[in-house]
Amino acid sequence: MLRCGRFNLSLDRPLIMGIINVTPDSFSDGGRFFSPASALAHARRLIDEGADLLDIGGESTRPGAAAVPEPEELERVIPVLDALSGLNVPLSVDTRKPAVMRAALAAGADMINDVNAFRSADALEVVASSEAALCMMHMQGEPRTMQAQPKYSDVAAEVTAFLAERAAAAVAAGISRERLMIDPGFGFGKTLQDNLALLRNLPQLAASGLPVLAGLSRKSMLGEITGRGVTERGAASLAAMLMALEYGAKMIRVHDVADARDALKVWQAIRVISHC
Ligand code: HH2
Repeated sequence: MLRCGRFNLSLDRPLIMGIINVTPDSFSDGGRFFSPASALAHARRLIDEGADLLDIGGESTRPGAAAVPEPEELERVIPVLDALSGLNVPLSVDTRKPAVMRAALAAGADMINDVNAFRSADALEVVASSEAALCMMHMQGEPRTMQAQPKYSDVAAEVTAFLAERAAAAVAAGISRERLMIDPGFGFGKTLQDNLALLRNLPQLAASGLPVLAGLSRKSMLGEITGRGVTERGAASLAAMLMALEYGAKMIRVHDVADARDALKVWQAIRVISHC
């Protein structure tokens, strides 16, 4: 079970997190949902398609992305959150900024998803006083430069140790473990070989006892393997997603919810997990 703001989410079956990028420059859908109206329409569509929760982001973290000033990020995210908060769907906000976290929580966010694992000063304190869930992701470096020269001696061990340390920091800040998710951060300061090693070692991460979120949808590692451009990685995304589920992921972060839902149903039927 994950305690997630207004919701207690059962993890008996894996959950689908649908991505809403309110950005002009996200790596696969930048500009498509930049206006609040198009973001809302997209959110409704993802809910109809079977998203269990939505992740709203106002800053691209693609390699090389420029940072977004705080007022701008607030302007992108908060109106969308306001408009969606009446729906009975858990809402996550994807941000690295404590001020955006604070405003998002005040506007009703149920989860904060931080690719920086709440390492900014005050980030843990801001979230501690809420009931929201936290997704803590591993990233080596920062988006502008992270793909320049990723370096690990044992990527799986280092990512596992980092996330254990961040979980301990959250607990020390007064946040219960039932509110925590961890994410190895596919593509965030990692080579293709690092990403594949992390995926193969996902069972080791899942063994930590905290639910694992896997974000593989349309990522460049899939382009490197298949030679496909970003809009043609649907099949590759599903293949990677199914391996992540098989290796213990409890939540998957995807752009294409309808396809992910079908793939998950088939996986569940084979695994004989009920409540499709
Ligand atoms: N990936 C992206 C953004 N946020 N959060 C988590 N927890 N895990 C991920 O793998 C992850 C994430 C990148 O994908 P996207 O949001 O589509 O792109 P962009 O950062 O360019 O907006």
